[in-house]
Amino acid sequence: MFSKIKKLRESLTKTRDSVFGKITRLFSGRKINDDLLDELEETLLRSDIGVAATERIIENLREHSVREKVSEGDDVIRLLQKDIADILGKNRHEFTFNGNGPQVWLITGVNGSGKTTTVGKLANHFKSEGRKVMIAACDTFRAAAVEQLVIWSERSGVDIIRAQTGADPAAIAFDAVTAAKSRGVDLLLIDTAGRLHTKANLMAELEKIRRVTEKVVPAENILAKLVIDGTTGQNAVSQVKVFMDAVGCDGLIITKLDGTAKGGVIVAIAEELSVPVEFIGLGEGLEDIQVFDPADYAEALFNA
Ligand SMILES: Nc1nc2c(ncn2[C@@H]2O[C@H](COP(=O)(O)OP(=O)(O)OP(=O)(O)O)[C@@H](O)[C@H]2O)c(=O)[nH]1
Ligand SMILES: [Mg+2]
Repeated sequence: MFSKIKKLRESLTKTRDSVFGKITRLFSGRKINDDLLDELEETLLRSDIGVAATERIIENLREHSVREKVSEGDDVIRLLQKDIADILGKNRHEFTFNGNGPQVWLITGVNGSGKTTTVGKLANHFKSEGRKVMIAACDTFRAAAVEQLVIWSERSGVDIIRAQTGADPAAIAFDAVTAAKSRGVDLLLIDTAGRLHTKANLMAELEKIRRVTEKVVPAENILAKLVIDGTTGQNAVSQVKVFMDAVGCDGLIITKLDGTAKGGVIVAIAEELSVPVEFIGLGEGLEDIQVFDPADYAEALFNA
């Protein structure tokens, strides 16, 4: 547990240094007043947490500071941290395997967001929890995509269903889900293409993959997980909306939060959308993924 929090704090260093650490310094040793709240509002607006979350936070702070007679800067930081944790946790839901055949996760997202890497990391994560995991290489658009996923299947030690480049992704998905069912797999992770000739093609293909898998397992077992590159900042919110409308989205995985100053974007996503962040990517290695924990994340935004 300790190393998980340490890793998270290390990963969020740039985000902390550029935004949340500044806030801590802003408040340190000062009394709360309107000028200070204005300064805070400005700082938050310049971060990636978005206008809606900023307004909510400032309003909450004004209210709390009066009601709870909080006037010292350090106490305000604690309130702020709790507000952020509450926003981050508001869409949370518990994930469980329903035991009714394999769960199928369509791993979607724009090109380069980290889908293939995430499939590898998730395979390792669930395998280490004792689950039987299988992965399917349904990105047949990009030449090296299948080979890349084969390497991840070797690293994580899970079975892979693959076909040649150019094969029909939905046909591979059908084979994979059929195999997953007959082999008693708990979780089938389907890696999909991030780019096709047109966006409409891409969405149609994802829909087709979903339709064929529904022939093998109950519809409620098929979940679409969207991978978002955390370094895109505020654009992430509109990207999620596009995917939600087109193919649905049951959960988010935000990648590349290591080494970016834009880690505040998760607050914007949580405030403005109703879909939960489930995992975060903190590097390129097999172990560099964590179940998203709102309280730990809020803590790590402020504390090194
Ligand atoms: N630092 C860091 N890099 C990451 C993370 N996740 C993925 N990457 C890197 O991002 C790049 C793209 O990752 P891929 O997994 O190939 O992305 P993709 O979405 O499958 O890309 P396409 O298949 O081309 O659409 C690779 O260089 C990964 O190593 C992360 O959490 N942190
Ligand atoms: Mg890929």
